[in-house]
Amino acid sequence: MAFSFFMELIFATNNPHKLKEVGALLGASFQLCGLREKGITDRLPEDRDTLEGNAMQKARYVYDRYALDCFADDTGLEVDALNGEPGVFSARYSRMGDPVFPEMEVSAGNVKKLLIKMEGMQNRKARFRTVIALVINGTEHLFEGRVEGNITQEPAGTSGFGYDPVFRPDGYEGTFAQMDLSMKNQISHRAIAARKLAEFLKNM
Ligand code: ITT
Repeated sequence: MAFSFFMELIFATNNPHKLKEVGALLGASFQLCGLREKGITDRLPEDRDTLEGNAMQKARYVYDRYALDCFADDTGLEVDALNGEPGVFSARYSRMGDPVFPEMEVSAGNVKKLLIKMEGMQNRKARFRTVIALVINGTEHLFEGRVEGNITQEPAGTSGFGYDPVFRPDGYEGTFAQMDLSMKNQISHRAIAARKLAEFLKNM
């Protein structure tokens, strides 16, 4: 007799794009649930200085406060010519030090600041790195995914979110924002980390 595997899983995020991407990836074995669906409206803490630290801080916060097995993702865009910036500061890049774009929506401001900082730079190599932290039965696990690429001169495309309009993965003509969700989900940093998470859970 075949046994089917089914599990409810909490994704500790307030970002609906992330929820959609990972939900599409994990498939029918997992019922993925965001914080809002659980009635949790807290702003999650993320003040550590690494992606690993932030991802675990978010997952731990939900586990400790609400006694829910869960996972969280922290993602950074690492640009070689900027010594790895914005990296762990990717979410608040345009608000840091010199809040030059206070009137803009944060993601648009982040992209604008990045392009201005990179004006005239030839080396545009960058990578997206995602760390997923899982806390299950009180134990902690980390899964990483990364994708190499280049920062474009101009934004292109309207899909996705965040820095997607200026990131062109190696081997592709267009940016992540010029791909549909299923294409991004075949190759992205988050997809690689989420597949490792799914594999781990299925083998538990
Ligand atoms: P949660 O912490 O609630 O999960 P967040 O949007 O704050 O959501 P992060 O701290 O991981 O998530 O995001 C860091 C920044 O990187 C933020 O500006 C995102 O818009 C951006 N980002 C994350 N994943 C991305 C992706 O797949 N494509 C483009 N930009 C992304």
